[in-house]
Amino acid sequence: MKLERSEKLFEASKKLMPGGVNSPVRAFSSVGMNPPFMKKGQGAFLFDEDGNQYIDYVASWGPLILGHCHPEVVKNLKEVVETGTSFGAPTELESKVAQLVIDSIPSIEMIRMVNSGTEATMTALRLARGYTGRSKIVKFSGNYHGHSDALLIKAGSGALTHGVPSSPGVTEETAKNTITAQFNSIKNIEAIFQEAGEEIAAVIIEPIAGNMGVVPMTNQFAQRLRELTNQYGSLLIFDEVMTGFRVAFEGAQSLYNIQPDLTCFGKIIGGGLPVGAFGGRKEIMEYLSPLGPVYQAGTLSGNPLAMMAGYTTLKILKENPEIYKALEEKAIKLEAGLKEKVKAIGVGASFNRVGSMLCMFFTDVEVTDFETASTSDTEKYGVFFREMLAQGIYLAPSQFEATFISAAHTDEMIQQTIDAAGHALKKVKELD
Ligand code: KE4
Repeated sequence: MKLERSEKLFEASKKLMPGGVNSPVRAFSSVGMNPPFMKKGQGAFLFDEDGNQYIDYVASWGPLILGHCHPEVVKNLKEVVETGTSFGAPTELESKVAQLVIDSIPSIEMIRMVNSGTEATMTALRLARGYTGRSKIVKFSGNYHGHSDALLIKAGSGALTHGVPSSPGVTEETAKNTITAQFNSIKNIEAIFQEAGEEIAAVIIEPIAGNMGVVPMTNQFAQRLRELTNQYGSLLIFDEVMTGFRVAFEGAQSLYNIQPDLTCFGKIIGGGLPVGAFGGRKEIMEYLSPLGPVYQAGTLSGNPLAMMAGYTTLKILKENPEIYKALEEKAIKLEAGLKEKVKAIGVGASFNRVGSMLCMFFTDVEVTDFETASTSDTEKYGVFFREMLAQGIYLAPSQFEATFISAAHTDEMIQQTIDAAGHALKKVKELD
């Protein structure tokens, strides 16, 4: 596989942008090679600058559930761009997107559009603190909610509730108010609420984590979380930036039959353009400026292009619910095929899948939290990734991400992927 032009472009970009990229994971540092530079996406395919074609399972990290350049999305974007790209003034289109989300998700009575998942989670936390008058928040090991200071925190050594910054530039003072809990541990979250429940403004969680590989909450843990937050008057925030409109049209909350107080969105609701959003109960959302005292703003929030891409995508998903059945069937086929290859070749791997997001972990243990996810052999993942790329299969360049199936993937592509995995896993086996 030739990557000459990409190599040249990467040499140049590294002189212009830190690591040559605008988001760290794109630098491919955890898979031991330099990244191909992409030129075009079409349906389930990506095409790089050297003319290589790939079946794409990253889907821009989730947004492109309909595949690249869906004809209706492109057509509607072309039309709306002729009327202007941004006014900084209200438009009907924003209300149409808001109405569609509110009609679709019972826990959402009001919503605010922003420009990224980071903005959505950052603001949801500020709103929760403003609404409750409390300072502490709880997040979970292995969850990623974007890069705002209060969420770049990891568990402090030993102490139950004392967080420490996970990045320079985040202050100890900030870390003091973030408690990092153990994903899926009822015992741990009960102890945290026992100790600090009256101070906790909110708990934020990825209901189906997609940033330590794919790891769903257990039903018992989900129910206990809702009970504890109700009992102590803390808000429950579901970060559905990845799972919203992905694992089901009504999101992960519909699978757990839980109504969070606030939900964060991103990715799919922008249809490939920059959109984030957060929404929830009216009495909470009305604390937000200009109605209420909690400030938040955004120059390009709700801009016509992003709203049109998102609205077109959501409308197609809403009007064609069979898409989700097809996505699940293809994901089941891929998972089954990979499991067969793993067993036949004798490589240790475990799988988690919810709907059309799945992860193959190179570990022999069942992955239920950050600790078990961390037993994965990332060197093996690197070999697997490079061997798959060489065969035209574009997976996430990290063991701790999700594999996404789109409506554009065909059964033939899934079979091609399984066959390629057979060859790649033989190379992985050589590491044993
Ligand atoms: P953005 O600010 O990147 O739009 O969203 C942050 C975010 C929030 N919540 C969840 C559950 C997320 O998965 C993300 C972003 N996801 C990563 C991929 N795992 C984006 C890829 C990247 O960082 O380049």
